Amino acid sequence: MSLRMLVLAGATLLLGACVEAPPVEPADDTSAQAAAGRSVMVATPARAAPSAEAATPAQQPQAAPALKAPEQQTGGRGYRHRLVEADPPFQVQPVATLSEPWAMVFLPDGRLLVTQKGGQLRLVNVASGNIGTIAGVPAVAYGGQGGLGDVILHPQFASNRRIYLSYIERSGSNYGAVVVRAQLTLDASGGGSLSNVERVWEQVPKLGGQGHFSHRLAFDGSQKLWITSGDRQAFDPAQDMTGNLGKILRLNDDGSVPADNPFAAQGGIAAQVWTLGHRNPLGIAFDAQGRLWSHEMGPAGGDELNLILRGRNYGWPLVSNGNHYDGTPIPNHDTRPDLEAPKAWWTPVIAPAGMIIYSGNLFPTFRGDAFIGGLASQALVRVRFNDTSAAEFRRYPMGRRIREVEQGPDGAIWLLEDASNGRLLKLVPPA
Ligand SMILES: [Ca+2]
Ligand SMILES: [Ca+2]
Repeated sequence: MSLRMLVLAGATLLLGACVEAPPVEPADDTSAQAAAGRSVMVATPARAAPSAEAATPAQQPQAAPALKAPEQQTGGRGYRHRLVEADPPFQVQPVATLSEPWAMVFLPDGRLLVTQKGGQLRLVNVASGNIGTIAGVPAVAYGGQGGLGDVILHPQFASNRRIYLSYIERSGSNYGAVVVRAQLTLDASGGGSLSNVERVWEQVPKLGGQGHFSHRLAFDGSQKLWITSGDRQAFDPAQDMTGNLGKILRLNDDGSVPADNPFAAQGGIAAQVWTLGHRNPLGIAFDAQGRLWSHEMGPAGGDELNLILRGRNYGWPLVSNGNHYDGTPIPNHDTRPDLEAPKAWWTPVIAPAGMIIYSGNLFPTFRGDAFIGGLASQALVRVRFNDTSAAEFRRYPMGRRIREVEQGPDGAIWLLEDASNGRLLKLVPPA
């Protein structure tokens, strides 16, 4: 993207507060401007809302939805300005290289469990860079977007040694995510093994194709297990309560359904559901107030960061701030106030993957901000909250697809690159 285009795009956004934005060329590669070594303020005015967001439902035409222009900008009602920083407030230390790493979690001893999409669970000694193997991982269906997925620890891991894994299994020509728990035993040579592997959840129904599994995991402070389940690129299942695709689920740690779930009275699969109407949620995290946030990939435009509220419908595929890939328009979120709108959204997309809400001491100014990995955007995206409002605050170009973000025990930020030789990166304050 040229400097001239950047200026044009910035000017367009400023004008967008009062007039319909004229077409400009798509700004689809934000990383390029940083690669060129420039710091560019993309937009500044705190009250300047993009026109699509400012319109009330009453002002919005109720006829066929308009095709949203590709240059429509990132939205949100929190801090408005977005700065691409060529000189980030951290230095990057490569620690190890793994094969298609997908997710990671720190053990209490400071070592790191890392999943590899091909089906291997690795144990990384972050001090030495030594990489060991954890045996006993179930066979996974590797291919497309599928394979071994997330790994998290049980809140009482120190006493019960339980970890949770998500991965894809195949049944005939169909696929679906499953979640298992297992006990981890470490050996003296830098590796270990799993035992007592128990299935706690699976996607229903299994479908053909190998996309939009999501299968990100988190525990809350009440020992409830949270699972993101994508729409499997099938759209309508996200609104169908007879299945758990396109939903965020809340379960007890053994996979049973809590009696106080919002749809528990419906029984069956619906009882698992906390929220519906999701597309491909690949990041989930609790903030310091205990609020749950999840991002999800939009179609052509319309990546979202959502505040996850009990029993709500997040709109997919009825509404989106993006369009279908074939150009078919999708009504904007603001045409359906009954459906929960994203707190922040991105067009062009960032392709979000992995997320933390920072709570460490190593970067005091980061506290309370979300850090989201960017695949297509090849960046670390920093979101600042203002109570329950949110908006992109800074974008740090990384030059590679970022799959996973984790906070280390000392407050360093750790990233996994999405690549056949993906690096484990440690971010620390500049020397
Ligand atoms: Ca993680
Ligand atoms: Ca949505």
